Amino acid sequence: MKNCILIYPPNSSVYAIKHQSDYLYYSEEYVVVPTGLLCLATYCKNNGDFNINILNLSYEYVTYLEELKDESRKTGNDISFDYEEYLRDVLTKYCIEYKPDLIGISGLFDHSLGHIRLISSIVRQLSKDIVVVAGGNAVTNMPREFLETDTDAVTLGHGEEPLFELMNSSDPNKYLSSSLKWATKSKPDSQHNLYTKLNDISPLRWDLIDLNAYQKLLGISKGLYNRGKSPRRIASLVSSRGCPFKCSFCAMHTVHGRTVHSVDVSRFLEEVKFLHNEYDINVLSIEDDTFNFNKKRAIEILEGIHKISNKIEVEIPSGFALQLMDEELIATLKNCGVKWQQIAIESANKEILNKVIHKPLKIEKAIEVIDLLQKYDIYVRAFFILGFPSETKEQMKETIQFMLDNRINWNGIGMLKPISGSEIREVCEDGNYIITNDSEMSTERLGSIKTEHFTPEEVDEIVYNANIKVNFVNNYDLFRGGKPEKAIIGFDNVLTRAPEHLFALYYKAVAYERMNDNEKALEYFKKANSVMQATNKWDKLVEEHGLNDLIEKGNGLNHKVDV
Ligand code: B12
Ligand code: SF4
Repeated sequence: MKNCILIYPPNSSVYAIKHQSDYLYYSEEYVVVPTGLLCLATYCKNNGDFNINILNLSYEYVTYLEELKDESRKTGNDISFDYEEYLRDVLTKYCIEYKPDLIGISGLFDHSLGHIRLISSIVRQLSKDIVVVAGGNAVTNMPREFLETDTDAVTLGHGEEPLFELMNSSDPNKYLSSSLKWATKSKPDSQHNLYTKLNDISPLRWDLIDLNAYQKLLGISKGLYNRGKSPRRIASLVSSRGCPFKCSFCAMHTVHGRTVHSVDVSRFLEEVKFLHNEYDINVLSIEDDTFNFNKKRAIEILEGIHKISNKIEVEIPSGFALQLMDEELIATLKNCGVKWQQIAIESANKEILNKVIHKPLKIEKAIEVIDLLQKYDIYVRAFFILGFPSETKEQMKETIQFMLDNRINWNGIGMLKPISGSEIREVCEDGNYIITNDSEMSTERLGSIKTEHFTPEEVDEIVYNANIKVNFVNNYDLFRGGKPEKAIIGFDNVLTRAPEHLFALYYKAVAYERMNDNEKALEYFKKANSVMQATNKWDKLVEEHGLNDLIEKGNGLNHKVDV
């Protein structure tokens, strides 16, 4: 087979795209570099003479949304669109232009099932001859469900070798029906594939995507961090695969395994240099699962990047193994241009953290890391998960209290999602806890399990209220010793996604007030006030948290407060 299209579906679920009427404004769509597909294409092209095109729908779809928004701004008309029609148009265009023999689709998330169902069915209608295959984390963990779509075959684990063999075969159907590297409808059992020679696919074939065109939109999706440097030109890279830890909510190991395999530091740095020189990249996002599994290597990489150019800002969004962090590493982060750091704490309750999540972390160590990050003036965004199967409301309260007691600039609070392939999914299945088993709902911000301790609705409410309490009403940067200008970073991130979030508008005004910028403060009090006048959905929370001065200040009266 000669011609192949590799497709990365939008990150949002089909459900989210179709059902959220205000989705276009509250868009959480991420434009991403389709790293996995670039790895596949690089391996195949390095080993054979194939034409491979990448259709990154996360980019194409957001571009399309932006065009619709522009049109709506100009005409004043509401936006309406039919996602399936949009998809059919894009796929038809690609099939006419590239005449694929093979289409490979990425299924990283449980909700990718909906996308793959739709894409494979449209491709089937366009042509009976195109071979359609899929791979990725969710495909690995739910192969049978993915085989029920119009795909011909799926692969478990890493796709480099299976895809190459398929493309190289003279008779793809015969190959698929006999190869252990692929599962098909008539042969649903197959082996797990692991590819470890990462040096052989470094550097990636960046010419297969339009990284320059992505830049405008990569900025939109990363609202929180889209500050400080202008213009930001981002690329993401993975320097290692695999993680030795066993967090019960995580499914990463089912593809990448628990042994860490990595690219040589020198090769990795060559690729960074290439991205900096050829694409003018000044923000590098390293998306390893445990970048600091080897501290010496992590420091070598950070210092190496800094040597290539001290203008490159490094971001490590997947975070670090906190238990392995120390002052030397944090000082290196600071020296090498890291401005913010995400850290995954998950729970402040020992029982949940160690016995349920199996995270080998002491909560005292998490506090030490937070304090060190603050010492080096690195913005701290900490992640927590509430609603584990045996967790009580008291234990959840302990975690919320931890957020209030510590110097965290922003808290990301989620509810447990028992994703396929994770240990906690099995616990939930065994305990009959799962009440929403629809993969389309797997990334909706809604609880999906019910236990003797809580209902999903109760967890939703606890998470929602905790967010208001810790990130707004008791924001660390506004009220607990931090810096008001840092509070604005978090509020802006919320406002990128939800421009009419009353608490973000109000507290952004308070932040300006504390910075003695009365003009800006008044502007945001006014915005908050007009949201308050337009809807009553915030009334209860406004009353509960005593935002009594809102109307007065929003009308420009007495808006200066004593600090
Ligand atoms: C970066 C990342 C993201 C990025 C973007 C992904 C990207 N750039 O492609 C963003 C920010 C969008 C993201 C978001 C989320 N993520 Co994420 N993410 C990752 C992460 C850390 C790295 C992905 C990556 O680039 N890997 C490196 C490449 C080389 O591996 P790969 O993509 O898996 O590709 C290989 C194979 O899977 C396979 N393969 C992949 N596609 C295809 C296609 C074909 C045709 C074939 C043959 C093979 C194949 O071959 C590839 C090469 O070997 C992974 C963890 C991990 N290490 O994979 C989690 C991971 C994919 N994410 C996960 C989750 C849960 C999420 C979120 C739901 C988190 C949340 N609660 O919000 C959201 C979902 C998105 C949304 N709409 O809300 C889970 C998915 C598990 C699941 N069953 O759902 C993972 C596995 C982590 C985990 N905790 O277990 N994520
Ligand atoms: S440290 Fe991260 S990648 Fe490793 S098991 Fe835990 S959640 Fe998964």
